[in-house]
Amino acid sequence: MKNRVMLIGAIGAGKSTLTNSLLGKIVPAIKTQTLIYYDWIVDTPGEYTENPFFYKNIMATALEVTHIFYLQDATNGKMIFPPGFSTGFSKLPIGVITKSDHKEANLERSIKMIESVISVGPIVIASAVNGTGVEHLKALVDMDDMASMKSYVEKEQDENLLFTNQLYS
Ligand SMILES: Nc1nc2c(ncn2[C@@H]2O[C@H](COP(=O)(O)OP(=O)(O)OP(=O)(O)O)[C@@H](O)[C@H]2O)c(=O)[nH]1
Ligand SMILES: [Mg+2]
Repeated sequence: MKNRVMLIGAIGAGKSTLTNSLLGKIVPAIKTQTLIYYDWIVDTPGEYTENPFFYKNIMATALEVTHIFYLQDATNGKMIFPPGFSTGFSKLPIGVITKSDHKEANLERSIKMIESVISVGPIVIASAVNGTGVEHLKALVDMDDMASMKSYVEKEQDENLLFTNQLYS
């Protein structure tokens, strides 16, 4: 895979656990202290998203990737991304709702939050525990433009895969 994705989101949102699922690793995630580069994934510490002091690190790392996953924990009602955050990056945005398997998951609330972050792009409802959405995420990172991602979402007809366009709604 020539494309590469950076994962950002709050502390404990599930970035490293999802990274392991995407890479087919079955080890439990441990707290991320620094940027971690894998073959086609860059995992970041949640502090980089939560603390504006670190935005410069996210900005610099974004230069090295083609896609950005914006993660929202479905069990967490707190939104830590500033609205429209993805418009600051000229990279293909993908919203990811994590922990959809959890009994306290609130998908409707999470979708609304992530829509305000990415404005335009696919949203994948995912779980690293039961594998929901993982194949969609891999497929999307393989695509080179928004139009391809949009037609993929339309073609798949999966309730765990949406396309949001807040600019024209
Ligand atoms: N139920 C459920 N729990 C999950 C899922 N993904 C992650 N978790 C749990 O959420 C906690 C945090 O997961 P991490 O992957 O370490 O989160 P992170 O975003 O990498 O956190 P930082 O590295 O601190 O930024 C762990 O206890 C995971 O087991 C999921 O899909 N479902
Ligand atoms: Mg981590």
